[in-house]
Amino acid sequence: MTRKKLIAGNWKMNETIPEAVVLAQEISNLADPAALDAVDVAVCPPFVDLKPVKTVLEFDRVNIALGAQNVYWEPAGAFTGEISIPMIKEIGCTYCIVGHSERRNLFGETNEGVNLKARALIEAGIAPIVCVGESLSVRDEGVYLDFVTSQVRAAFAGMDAEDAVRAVVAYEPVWAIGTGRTATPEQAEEVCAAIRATLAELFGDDVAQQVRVLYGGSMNEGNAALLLVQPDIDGGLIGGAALKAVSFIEIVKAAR
Ligand code: 3PY
Repeated sequence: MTRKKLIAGNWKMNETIPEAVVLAQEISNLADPAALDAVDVAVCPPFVDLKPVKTVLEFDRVNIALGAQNVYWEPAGAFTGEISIPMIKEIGCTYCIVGHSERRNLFGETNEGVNLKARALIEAGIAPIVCVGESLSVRDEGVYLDFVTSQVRAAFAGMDAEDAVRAVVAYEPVWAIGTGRTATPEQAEEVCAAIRATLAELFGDDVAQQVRVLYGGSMNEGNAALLLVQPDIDGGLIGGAALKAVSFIEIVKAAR
């Protein structure tokens, strides 16, 4: 089965509102409508930038979706500092990243929390981009496939096939995040294929063949093409290169 590729930019904690508007405008200006038909493209700015970025994309009628970088699973209430799913839905988010390794490692996000967020997002009609990936020590110990597939099992726990098919998984080896070091296409493909095999085991081959598995971790315009031709890599979650409109759009072109 051919899966439409997805290129999603994770802007992390970058860009004030005026800066975000400029970046969104630059991406919109450079985007070729034919490429945007062939590839799903999303930008995931910080919460405060979501609305202004949405306004730019809507004004330009450009086919680029919006995603948040995190969310809380309860719909409302006394959760100081959190943002709810109805809030990001009202702004127009199609996607929401969950379980990025920076959230797991710096903010104590657990497999259980990732699961609650992913399930609540699916119920609300927003596709979670569930991030999984091993540290360098886990890779060096040689147990990275077990580690990553157990993160996948935990994230998808309690879902049925109908839920699972609406999720996206991003394999982001922690040793390749913000380090400039990228997994080789073979390393990335090995883990993405294992993720798909786990989804097949949990939900059947039909579901596994529909779920998009992205690679993330220092993907850029120089290495994207070789990663994106791998059979089990269905796109990219882009960090630093998503902050440069030219680089981001080159990656989108490489995904066609
Ligand atoms: C990176 O490329 O550094 C990322 O973390 C993408 O999410």
